[in-house]
Amino acid sequence: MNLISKTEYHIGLEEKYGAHNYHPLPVVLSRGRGVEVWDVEGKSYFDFLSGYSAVNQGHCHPRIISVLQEQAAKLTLTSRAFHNDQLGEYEKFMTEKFGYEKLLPMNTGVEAVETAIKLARRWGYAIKKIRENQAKIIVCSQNFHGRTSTVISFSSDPSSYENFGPFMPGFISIPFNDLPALEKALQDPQVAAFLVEPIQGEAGVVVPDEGYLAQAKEYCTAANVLFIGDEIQTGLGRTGRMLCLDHEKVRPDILILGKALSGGTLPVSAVLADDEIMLTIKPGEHGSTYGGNPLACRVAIESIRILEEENMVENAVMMGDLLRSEIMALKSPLIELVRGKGLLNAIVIRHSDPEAAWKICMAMKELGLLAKPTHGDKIRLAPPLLISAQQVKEAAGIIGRSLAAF
Ligand code: IF1
Repeated sequence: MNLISKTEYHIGLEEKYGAHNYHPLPVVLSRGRGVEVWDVEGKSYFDFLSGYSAVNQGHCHPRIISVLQEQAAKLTLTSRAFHNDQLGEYEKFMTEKFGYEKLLPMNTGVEAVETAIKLARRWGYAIKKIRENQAKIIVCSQNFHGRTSTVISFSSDPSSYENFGPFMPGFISIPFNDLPALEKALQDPQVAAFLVEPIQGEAGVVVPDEGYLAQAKEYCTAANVLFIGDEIQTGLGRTGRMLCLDHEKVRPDILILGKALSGGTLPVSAVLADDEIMLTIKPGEHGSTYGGNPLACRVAIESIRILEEENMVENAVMMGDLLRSEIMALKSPLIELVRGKGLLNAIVIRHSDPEAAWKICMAMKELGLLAKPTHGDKIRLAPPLLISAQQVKEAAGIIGRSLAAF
């Protein structure tokens, strides 16, 4: 029997028994702590993807694991058929923290996006008096808000929507970072909301012009249209503020959180809004089995507390500046540009080989850094927010050597 490595063994199992809905790097992870993860061969890596920004607090943060274990041994799920002693405390903590009157708890990010869409439509009919089933929501091209059938209905990425039709109507797509296009689209009296990522993550960390978000919010307010901020990826310290919208002092009418809300331990998402919007959904009209479970509530409170008590938001500003300057200092001809805010960054690779970004990621893997290309030529660089200057410098060295070797 030919001996295969542990890595090949685990990949083989996924190949044979698992759906092929991803194309992962050929590495099999078995342990994580802080910025580092270890594979089944015992090799360590800097994780520069952070679970797509769900592990902002670092892998297996001891404080999160400890409240997880404690609550898991007490009560994990009651369903919303009954109350539990964690949900109200969590709702109070979050609404005070983010400045809203109400919170609706969900699980995955896309469930929270779907919830926000339903709330905006309900508000459109109940408050703005849009004719029933005529409500429209403005979205931006190159968006990524999740993968349910409704949400891919307004995706502009064929790999997200092709051959998954028929699609949900009621969405108007405009270019991101284009105020005249937004102003024009807002003239339609049947528009209930504008749904936007403050920075487009999957599109390759596309940062809008300074002032775009603030002006967009003003236009929405003037048109009596709800501004929905999808902070699932950009929120919770990732861009150097608790919310990315804080950079422009924009308060979305509906705020969507997910990913790092649980520090990468279990799916926790949330929708925050004031009563006028939130109370348009009556008892029994929306929900989910796990939404608001006591385990998620405990973990979420601790995950938010850690970001603040361990100064991870401020660290994201400093380490983001350091990372971008270290990468610029490499002066690699392969780097077309570096862009991002805080620790949500991407490098755009300039090379004739369409596989260049992938090959560079494979080289970085060999040298102990994990990152993955997005949309071909961009490599997202988003480590956990507790990364140290020493680790940033070491990571930049790995990136430099990988580029040089290409
Ligand atoms: C994949 C990246 C993509 C998100 C924003 C909602 C959701 C996401 C802004 C949905 C999820 C994940 C999904 C994952 C890859 C990753 C991702 F940008 F973060 F890298 F795809 F764009 N809004 N993003 O980023 O949240 O339901 O997944 O909890 O689907 O491949 P979810």
